[in-house]
Formats: sequence, C-alpha cells, structure tokens
Amino acid sequence: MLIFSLTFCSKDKDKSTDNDPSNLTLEIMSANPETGIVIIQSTAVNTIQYQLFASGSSEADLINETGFFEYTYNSPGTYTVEVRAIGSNGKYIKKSKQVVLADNSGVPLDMGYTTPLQYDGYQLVWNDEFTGSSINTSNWTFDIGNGCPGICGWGNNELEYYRSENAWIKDDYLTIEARSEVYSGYAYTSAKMHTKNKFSFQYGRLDIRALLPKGQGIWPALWMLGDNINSIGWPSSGEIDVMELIGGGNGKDNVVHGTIHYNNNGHAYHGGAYTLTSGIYAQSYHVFSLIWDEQYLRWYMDDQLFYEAAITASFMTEFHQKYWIILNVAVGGYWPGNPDQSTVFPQQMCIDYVRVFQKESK
Ligand SMILES: [Ca+2]
Repeated sequence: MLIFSLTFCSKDKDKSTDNDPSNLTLEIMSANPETGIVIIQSTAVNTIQYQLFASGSSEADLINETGFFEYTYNSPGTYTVEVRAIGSNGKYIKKSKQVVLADNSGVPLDMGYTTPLQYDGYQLVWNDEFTGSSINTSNWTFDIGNGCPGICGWGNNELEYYRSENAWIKDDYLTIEARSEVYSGYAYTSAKMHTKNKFSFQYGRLDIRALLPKGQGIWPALWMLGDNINSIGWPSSGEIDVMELIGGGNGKDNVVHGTIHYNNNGHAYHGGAYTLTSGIYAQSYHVFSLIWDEQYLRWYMDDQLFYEAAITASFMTEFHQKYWIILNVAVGGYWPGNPDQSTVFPQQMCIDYVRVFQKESK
C-alpha cells in the first residue's frame, strides 16, 4: 500500500509537469530617469497570467495576460523588478532584474551656466569637450581600486572601489557614476580619472562645467596635484582643489569648496566656499573656474569670485610649477562621513567640458 501510494504521487507529479510554466524571459525595455517610467516585457510558455512585483510589496503591483508592463517610480534609486509567470495548473516561475533610475541624469546639458571657448588675452591650450563615444585615453588615465596596498582608502578612509566601468561619454558629456554595489570586497564603486603624465600646466585659467551629485557620504571633486609628487611627496608637491562638494542635505548639497594644500613646516591648507542662493548643485550645470597667475590663485563659481590665495610667500614654491587634473566621485571618508539611509544611489557627476587657457605671450 505504501509503495503504491508513492508511485501514484510520483506519476501524478510527472503528468502535471507538462503544464508547468517555463522559459520565462524578462527584459527591461527602457527606464527613464526623468519620468520614472520603466517598460518591461516578459514572455513564457504555458502561462495564463503575468504578475509584476516592482515596489517590493508582497502583492503584485500589476497583473495581465500579455507580459508587457509600464510601471512608474516616484523617486530615483535602484529597484528590483520581479515578474511571475502563472501556469494554468496554478504553479508559477519567477525572474527578477535590477532597474537603475539615476538621481540627476534627467537634467539637460543646456540647463545652467556656461562659459565661452575664448577669452581676450588668453588662448585655449588644452580641452576635452567629451564628445564622441569613448573616453580619450590620450587625455585621461583611470585610477583603479581603493588605493591599497600603498594608500588604502586613498588616504581619506574612502569606501569606494574605482573602476573604469563607472565612467562613460554619451550625448556630449562625461558621466562618473557612484554605485552601491559590492565589488572586490568593497560596498561601493565609482570612477577617478586624471591627466598625470598626459597633460599638466602652470598658470592660466581652468574651466570645468559640471552637474554635481548629492547626498550624505557623496564627495565629488575636481582638483589638481603637482607634477613632482613622486619625487618630493605630498604636501610639498602641492594640491589645488578647484571644487569639492560634501553631500548631505541642506547646507551641504548647495555648498562647494575651493582649497589649497601645501607644506609650511608640515601640512598647511586654507580655502573658501560658495553657497548657492537657491537650489542645489545637482539641479543644473555650473562652471567651476580657477584663475592662476604668479601672484594669486582665484576660485570662481559661475564667474563669481569666492576665494583668493596669495602664493608669493617663500614657503609656497609648490604653486609655481605644473599641475595635472583629476576628476572623481568618492564615497565616504573622514570629511563627508559614510552614506546612510538617506543616500540615493546611483549618483552621477556629469561633466560637459574641461578647458585650460593660458595668457598669450606678447
Ligand atoms: Ca561637452
């Protein structure tokens, strides 16, 4: 009796397998960060109904017989979309995929301040307008990793692992994206690129037009280091921070900092900040400029001077030599602190151009 019963059950199960749903596919056809609309197409065999779980709720958000879904998210973020294909026998199979709606990628390139390609008395000596389809490796080198083993956390206890995959060019601008994703033992990835051994300059005007990311623990930076860092070391080689933002709500997402670091019987630094009168730097493009001559370094936000540093002192020789340019978005670290529940990922820094002008020789 026992044997018979087991055989019966097994046979019954085999029979129903023919009607089980199978071969489920799930494609994210589009995900528009501006509108929050995500288009999903699913197909499966032996299926009478498709159910979409997009919000994380235990109940289906949408149900139909076509497998074609349009779902709208109300805020940016990284979401998991799950589709279940229900068979006529009541059994179901499921598949899920991640959808990323970046925070500020909906801001158009022509929104915000812009600067000209020429200035009286200056000539354009180097620029990258980030056109075309790939990052110009004649201009830029990627730093990869977290700085280990030499300088873990890049000297700042930063949490990200830098990858070249987190930077790309599309629609005439460069994007550097900080993601919450586990990679090589780190909880976040981002990108850092620089012109070391490819381009450096001494004195002139630097313009960088950028849309900045935001949020607790997010630390975008447009900055420069002295050419002689490998021979004499930091801070004697100098550092010029053209723009740094320490994200994290009101009073932070609307403030940029300009700073110099140098050696004066040890590490010395000073700088200034510019606070927007309304809104935050993630809402439109701004131009961050440095004008550098034999006497001064001057920092501008949208052509408004907000800090100047005299560099004629005898202990400031580091500011009378060539510097190379660095673009990155750090995550966490001593200055910004770590991301928290309020931080939305991914975060993007979008850069329209980097231009260096120098005075015309007379
Ligand atoms: Ca551009």
